[in-house]
Amino acid sequence: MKERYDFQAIERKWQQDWERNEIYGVSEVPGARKHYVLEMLPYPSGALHMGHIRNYSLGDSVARYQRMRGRNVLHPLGWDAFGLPAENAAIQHGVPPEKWTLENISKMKDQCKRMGFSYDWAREIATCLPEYYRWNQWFFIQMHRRGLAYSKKGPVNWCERCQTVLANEQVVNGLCWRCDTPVMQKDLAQWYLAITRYAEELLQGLDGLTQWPEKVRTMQRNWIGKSVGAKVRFPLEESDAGIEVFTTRLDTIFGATFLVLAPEHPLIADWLGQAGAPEELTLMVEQARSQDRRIRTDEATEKVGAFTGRFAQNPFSGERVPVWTANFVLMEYGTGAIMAVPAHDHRDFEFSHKYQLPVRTVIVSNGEQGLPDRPTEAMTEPGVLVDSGLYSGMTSQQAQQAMGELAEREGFGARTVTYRLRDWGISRQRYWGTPIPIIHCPQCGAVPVPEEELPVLLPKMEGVQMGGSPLQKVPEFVQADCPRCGAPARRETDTMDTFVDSSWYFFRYADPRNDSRPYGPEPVKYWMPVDLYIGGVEHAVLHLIYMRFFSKVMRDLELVDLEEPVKRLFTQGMVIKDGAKMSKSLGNVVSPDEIVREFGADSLRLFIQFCAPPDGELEWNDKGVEGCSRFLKRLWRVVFQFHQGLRPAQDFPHFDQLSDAERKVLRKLHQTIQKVTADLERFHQNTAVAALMELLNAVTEYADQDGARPEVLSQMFDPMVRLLAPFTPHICEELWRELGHEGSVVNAAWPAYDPQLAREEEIEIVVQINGRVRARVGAPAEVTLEGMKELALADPRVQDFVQGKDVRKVIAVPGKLVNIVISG
Ligand code: ANZ
Ligand code: ZN
Repeated sequence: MKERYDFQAIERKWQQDWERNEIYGVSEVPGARKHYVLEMLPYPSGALHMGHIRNYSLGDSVARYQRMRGRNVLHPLGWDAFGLPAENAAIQHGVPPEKWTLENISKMKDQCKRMGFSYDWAREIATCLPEYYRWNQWFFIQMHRRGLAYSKKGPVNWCERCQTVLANEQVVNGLCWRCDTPVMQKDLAQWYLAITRYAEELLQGLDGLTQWPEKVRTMQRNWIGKSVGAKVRFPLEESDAGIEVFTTRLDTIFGATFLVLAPEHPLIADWLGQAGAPEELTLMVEQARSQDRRIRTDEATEKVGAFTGRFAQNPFSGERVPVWTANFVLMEYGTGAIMAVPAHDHRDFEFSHKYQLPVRTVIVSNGEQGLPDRPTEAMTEPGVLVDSGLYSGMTSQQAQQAMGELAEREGFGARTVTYRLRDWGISRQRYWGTPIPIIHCPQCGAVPVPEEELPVLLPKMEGVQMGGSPLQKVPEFVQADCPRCGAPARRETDTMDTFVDSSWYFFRYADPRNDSRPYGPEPVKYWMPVDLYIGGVEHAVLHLIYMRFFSKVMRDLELVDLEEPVKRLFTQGMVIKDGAKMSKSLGNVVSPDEIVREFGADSLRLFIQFCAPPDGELEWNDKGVEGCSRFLKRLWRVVFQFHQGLRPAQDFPHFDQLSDAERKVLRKLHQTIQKVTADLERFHQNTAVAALMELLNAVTEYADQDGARPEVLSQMFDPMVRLLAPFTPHICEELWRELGHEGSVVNAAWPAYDPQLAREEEIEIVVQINGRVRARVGAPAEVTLEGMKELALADPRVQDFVQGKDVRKVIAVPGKLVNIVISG
């Protein structure tokens, strides 16, 4: 054994050894308990950043721990390899996107290896390769067949900077999720996946995801946005048409004093097209339509509207109500039309105040007498109905039921459920993605490419130009024959949203080289569901909802027998520096490569897990890495000092033959095993590492004593190295071999603790008062002098003596005696 801890040599040596021996390769072993640890697959931008290192270090320690516990562990990594940055690099520097991407993958894979992550590289996938994306196309065709993939023209979110359409989930506060450009609306024909058909199931399923963070479940619940209400038709005067409104408060319908249509409502367009449409209305509608959506949907934005000149009739009261249009009503939600009840809805109240529209109270709080003369704000709580014909006196709930039944009987309305969730628009007008396998035929319409012709290969492009769909400029790609009638036709040139790629990749890891289907049933049955999934919370309503949707579709395609794909989800915190998220644009990035060069991968892995709770923010600090590197050096030194006298199989002295110091360190060891095990189960890597640091202190303290016995130390080092191996695998592998083991520490068994030994040993302390023995109290063997005094004074017998007296002095003799001097 070398005296110096040469981390560079050690890390290189074991990385090569692990790779040569394919030590992280796994296969399905019948009967063995599996454990699937997954980290969100990275986008190959060119370099791993500290966020990746944190994510993967956390996952790796769990994967290694589970493996040492005897689980058959699947721990794969792949690349989310399609997407805009590759295309932008091509536009800016003329590098072909494929070349750029594959080179980046190779660089980042190298970085992963230098970190010593235990991935089974034989299962690596890259979503930009035809062997992968052909299955995106295959899924699309299966969904198309079932009406789950369809095309529709309509308003879509458009990012001018990215020159592409965005799904609703990709518009964050009105901005493009990728580049923060304000998103505009554009009318385009788009391909959609019918995620809304699964809205209820996706919502219900959340209840069962008890091992997901509550915040993610709440975000998904809100995103799905279930709302139980009713649709009611108000007939229009002098017309056969009617206005259908959606309301969650049917009970307030006698208080509806006007209707409001979204400016995009088809009736508005009709009316504006007719002669004599009021100028004012035209202007208002144009303005509202061009208003930034973020502003329009903001509660604080001023409500602007105009009277349409039309009237409708309330089907319950028969009352004549004016029809307005206003910016705060959205076409995409409900029916795009509302009945306004100013007395009981804040927005309607504000609007009626501005335009002097009547306010009529129809709900009062339980037990309240009389009506408020002129309400100063909306009363939005349910209560008891007043001024509501034969419904007066009913509770809101009773009225909703009775009114809903009547509307259904009479055929002018129905109780309904509405969701905020929209179908997932997946068309992207970009090059570097999966081609949508559709051929547009002038006769047959949109015809799917026959399965046996998959993949529709993405043509190689050297340079990509901005503006328009790049694939439109490749005639060999665009020209195609209709698969149905053979006529000359045009191939779809949109590509798929890259979130399609990541919606099912973790199924593919189970059977990554299958070339006749996306995956075989047996491997998936063995490995799925994912036992632990680790990634950022920013995917809560993007990837994490799409992948649940895909799993449900796969179940309905009878490919899998599985409801939810991920059992336990862990969202790790961000890495920040100088108070801000580490990012290139802020110039506060610390490169993992530099840290690895200077301190080694083990020090970096240790630091990143030790320095903050995994779900909290991690403030980068150079001193911390240095500290972790010092810890590893100390570990090395103490093993070096004694390793020659050690043999792994050496008999451990009988407990009775141990000295106090030896018992103490042994107890510490068993307590640490207990703690580290529990912490890893709870995903508290930081406290696990802290406990290991304490253990090393205790062991060093013992080792430094005269008469420290090698046979005792040998029994300390062995489990200590195993406990540390998930965190710092390289140094542990080296020490493990130095301790005389043949096989790899990667496959060593996780140490078990002895509850007897882990228990604090009790000692008896004699308590004297003014020199006479008055009591004996039990105390933990580790007790401090202060602790002894506290325990003595708290004893009831002692209290009896001390009561009302003046305690002048308390003297403690370590581990033995406390003497209390009282007077009076
Ligand atoms: C009458 C009413 C009375 C309403 C009342 C509320 C309170 P959630 O719960 O979010 O689903 N609404 C319906 N469609 C709308 C649209 N396209 N744009 C803007 N607002 C719309 O909200 C449903 C309520 O939001 C509906 O119930 C409707 O106002 C409004 F005391 O109808 B309510
Ligand atoms: Zn953008």
